[in-house]
Amino acid sequence: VHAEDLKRRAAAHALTYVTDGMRLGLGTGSTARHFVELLAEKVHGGLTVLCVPTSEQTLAQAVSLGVPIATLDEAGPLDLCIDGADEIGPGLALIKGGGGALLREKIVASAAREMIVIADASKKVEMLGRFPLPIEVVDFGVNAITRQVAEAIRSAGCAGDITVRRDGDGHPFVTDQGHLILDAHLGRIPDPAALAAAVAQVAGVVEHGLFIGLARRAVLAGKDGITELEP
Ligand code: DER
Repeated sequence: VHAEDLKRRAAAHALTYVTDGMRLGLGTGSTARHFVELLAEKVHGGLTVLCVPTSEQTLAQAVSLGVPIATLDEAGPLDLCIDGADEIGPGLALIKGGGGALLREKIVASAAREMIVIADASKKVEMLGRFPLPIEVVDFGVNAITRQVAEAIRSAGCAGDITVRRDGDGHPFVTDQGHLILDAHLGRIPDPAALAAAVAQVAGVVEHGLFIGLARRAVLAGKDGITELEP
């Protein structure tokens, strides 16, 4: 079964948690894109929802499909946030940010009563870290910030190269909020909470891609069907 089919199946299953009148956070990435497409079909069928996108990319998709949108301040507290993940580890700790939207994603997920992660089953791992950890930083003194981040990583018992994410034409990638992203290639993160705490303290770090204690449910689609995980 093709990965895109699995992503769409996970998205379709998550849609069963959406009820009329809900305020929703809409995630970013290829799996979330399937969710927004399927949600739009329900909206055209009469479903009433108000949605807060987690990126300009998702905003554009929602607008193009006629999904009602609002800013997070206009919407107020959200019922559900549905988003993808790069890795899903023990306790539903996540690595997110592969698509560069981790800051708005984490703000929106934190504003929702419940975050549901949708993914193909290959995202489930025994230990986080094979996927490089995205760290969003301001663009002032990036080399100095990177040195401090490396120190924080070591203090949390991890190690690995840190690269500045670049876009297609080799320029530093710039997020929707105008920041840069460092990717820490750690390989393994035995204690995600310790790493999150250490990295978050570095001056110039805006946010990191460890989502701990946010996801309340993961909907995974594998070749033999849907699996739901809870922390
Ligand atoms: O960048 C992100 O946080 C995305 O949600 C990412 O984690 C999942 O993207 P995918 O659904 O395209 O794999």
